[in-house]
Amino acid sequence: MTNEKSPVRLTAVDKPGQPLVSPELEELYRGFEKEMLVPLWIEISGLMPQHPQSKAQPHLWRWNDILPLAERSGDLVPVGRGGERRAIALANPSLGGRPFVSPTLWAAIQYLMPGENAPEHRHTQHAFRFVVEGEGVWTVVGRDPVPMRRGDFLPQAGWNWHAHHNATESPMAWIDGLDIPFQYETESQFFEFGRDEISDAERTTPERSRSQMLWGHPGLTPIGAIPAAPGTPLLSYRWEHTDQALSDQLELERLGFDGVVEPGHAAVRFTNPIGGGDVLPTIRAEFHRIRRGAETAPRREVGSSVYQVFDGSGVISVGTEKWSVGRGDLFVVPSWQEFTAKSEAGSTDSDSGGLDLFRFSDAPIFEALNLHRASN
Ligand code: GTQ
Ligand code: FE2
Repeated sequence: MTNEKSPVRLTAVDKPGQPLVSPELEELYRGFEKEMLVPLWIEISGLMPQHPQSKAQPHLWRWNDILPLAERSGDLVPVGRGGERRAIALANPSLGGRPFVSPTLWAAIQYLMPGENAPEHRHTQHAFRFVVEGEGVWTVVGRDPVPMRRGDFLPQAGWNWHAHHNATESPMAWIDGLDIPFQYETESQFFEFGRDEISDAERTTPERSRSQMLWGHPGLTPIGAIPAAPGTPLLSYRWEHTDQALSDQLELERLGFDGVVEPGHAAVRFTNPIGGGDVLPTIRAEFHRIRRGAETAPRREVGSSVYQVFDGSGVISVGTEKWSVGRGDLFVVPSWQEFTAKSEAGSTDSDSGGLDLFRFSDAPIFEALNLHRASN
């Protein structure tokens, strides 16, 4: 007999490490159920595994399959106050249909039609945009219009006001990364609506944001400027700089000098110009370039990552999964699952001749708490 009303359900089992099954033990368990108690000896292997056992699974979303759905949403779904954004989230198949790509991270494709405005709001969730193709949208962060173009990375720390504005004649898609699941699970979110319409001045389309003019010069910190929020004051990291940094690393390797992560593999992290730490308190972002024919060493890491293939093609393996990937494809690497990437000729040729991968992860959370580990 069980306690019908208790959500606690305990079953005595005849297994090593478990107490001998007896009517008295059953009675004890009914007592636990009634008093809302759960003994450690029943739950320990699930609660305290020897290493992370992610509830998420590796999964791949193909750009060619999801982009047409975003385009269709552009026809059918208006963007405005209430829904706020035409953003379509990647849902990890083993997270119960929730819009969570991993237990901590949100990844979405966002789509804005010509002339459209996504209204101003702010939230505690930390966010970024990354552009795999197209241009013409200005994201207005704290009233500073920031242009978005292919390869640009645009972080935006929590509680900044932001709106998006498509000033051109063509639609544009990009990806968003946020810590929505983390803040949902830890119950730490706040949200506020801003103005329904941004001003004409904010609809201007400057070549560079004010943030880039102030903070976007390598190694040069403006003496008069006081950054307001946590997270980087630099609101856009331009593709020309990222591209140059990666090609320079590979060029140095070719000349016989140090600098690459491992043979044939150049990588950079997007960092805060103040202090050099991660761009956002909960999200790390990186760019990787793997020379054609090279392969990364297998690696596992605490916390989850999402990658988008920016250019080129190759073969990715995550845990027991293996995929051939091309431009725009997105995949998730759950905590402590082994990851390798191999750069190979395929359906998409790249400007760099290799495999270019944009990556974001929740590593800053674990590093801050002394829980981060990585292994080869
Ligand atoms: O663009 O402000 O994908 O607030 C999810 C929540 C995008 C945004 C998302 C958001 C935004
Ligand atoms: Fe937002």
